[in-house]
Amino acid sequence: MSALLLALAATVGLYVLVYRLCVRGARCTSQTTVHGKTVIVTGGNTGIGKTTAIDLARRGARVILACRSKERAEAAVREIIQESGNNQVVYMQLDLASLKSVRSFAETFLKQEARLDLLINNAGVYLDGRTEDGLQMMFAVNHLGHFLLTNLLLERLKACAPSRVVNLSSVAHNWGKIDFDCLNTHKALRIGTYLGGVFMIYSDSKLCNVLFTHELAKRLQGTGVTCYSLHPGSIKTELLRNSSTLFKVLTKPITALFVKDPVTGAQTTLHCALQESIEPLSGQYFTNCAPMKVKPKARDDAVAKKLWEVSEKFCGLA
Ligand SMILES: NC(=O)c1ccc[n+]([C@@H]2O[C@H](COP(=O)([O-])OP(=O)(O)OC[C@H]3O[C@@H](n4cnc5c(N)ncnc54)[C@H](OP(=O)(O)O)[C@@H]3O)[C@@H](O)[C@H]2O)c1
Ligand SMILES: *[C@@H]1O[C@H](CO)[C@@H](O)[C@H](O)[C@H]1NC(C)=O
Ligand SMILES: *[C@H]1O[C@H](CO)[C@@H](O)[C@H](O)[C@H]1NC(C)=O
Repeated sequence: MSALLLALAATVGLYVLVYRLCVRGARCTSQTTVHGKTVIVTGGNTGIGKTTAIDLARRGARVILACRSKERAEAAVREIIQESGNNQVVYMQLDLASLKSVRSFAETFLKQEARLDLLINNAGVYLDGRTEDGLQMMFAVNHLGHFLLTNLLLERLKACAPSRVVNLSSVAHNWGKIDFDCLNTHKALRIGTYLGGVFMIYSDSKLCNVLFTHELAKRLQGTGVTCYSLHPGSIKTELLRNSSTLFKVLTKPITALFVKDPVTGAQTTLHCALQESIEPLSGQYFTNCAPMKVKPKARDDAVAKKLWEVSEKFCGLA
């Protein structure tokens, strides 16, 4: 009996320890305010994007919610204004699954807004399928749409320097790979339906985010614009809404024990957006509000450059 109690106590103790060390998550401690500054948060209507937008609005920013659904975004705008007491929150239509929509968003934004100080590339999907442009959905939304968006807004970011680009990646990038042959032939990161396939494509798209930030940092040297990629933690959001039932059942026990809330999920984004004097770390990957070294494949100069060029071609920028 006492051995059983001991084992139970040890288990609980271990859980508390692991939770404290790895799960609870660091907090953004920056006191920076952003009055007079303009911020874009893509996918700011729910999950991590919404809690990020609320925090930035509280700090005084003019917040542009770049979202695909008018109803969902307008409901979020009302909520963010109420939570933050700042009425400088506006919705602008952006569907990252459409290159045409990205171009028209950028055009409207550049015409209507005077500044851009922070671009938070937050939107993401976990869903297989194709876009209207014939591209694989996760490649298009998680990577290419943001690639085009960032490029179309770069001049404005430079004009408002010091400014920052923050890219939401994921720990999943560790399992990703970039298959250029597959991209060229199929406009997809990998094809075929097999168990775990969707997760692998998601991972590939998140590896693209890390590589892009790496390449962009180089291209932006000396401009006063810096960029960061990050893993927000394992956060309870709507991200897995379109995953398979099997995947949901398998991940349930893990999420029940270890998953954090969206406010915690916004902390590393806020750190990258606001923390003073992290400019020398431009191009790096952050987690738990601190930089973290990535595997060689996620800082491979040649692959990052090639992905940049392939992406330019897909967007018609080259
Ligand atoms: N949650 C986690 O544990 C976790 C872990 C690692 C990385 N991340 C990353 O964190 C970021 C935020 O995800 P989340 O967990 O907060 O997920 P979420 O709750 O599903 O929010 C995703 C947001 O992206 C938007 N979005 C999706 N497709 C879009 C499109 N085509 N055009 C414009 N917006 C689009 C969604 O809009 P709708 O509401 O209209 O669908 C929503 O606002 C993602 O990049 C994700 O990969 C999350
Ligand atoms: C994804 O899930 C949402 C919410 O459950 C649903 O409304 C939407 O139709 C799904 N999309 C696809 C393409 O399955
Ligand atoms: C993030 O990285 C660069 C800019 O830092 C951008 O071109 C790329 O498309 C972005 N990707 C996402 C999805 O965040």
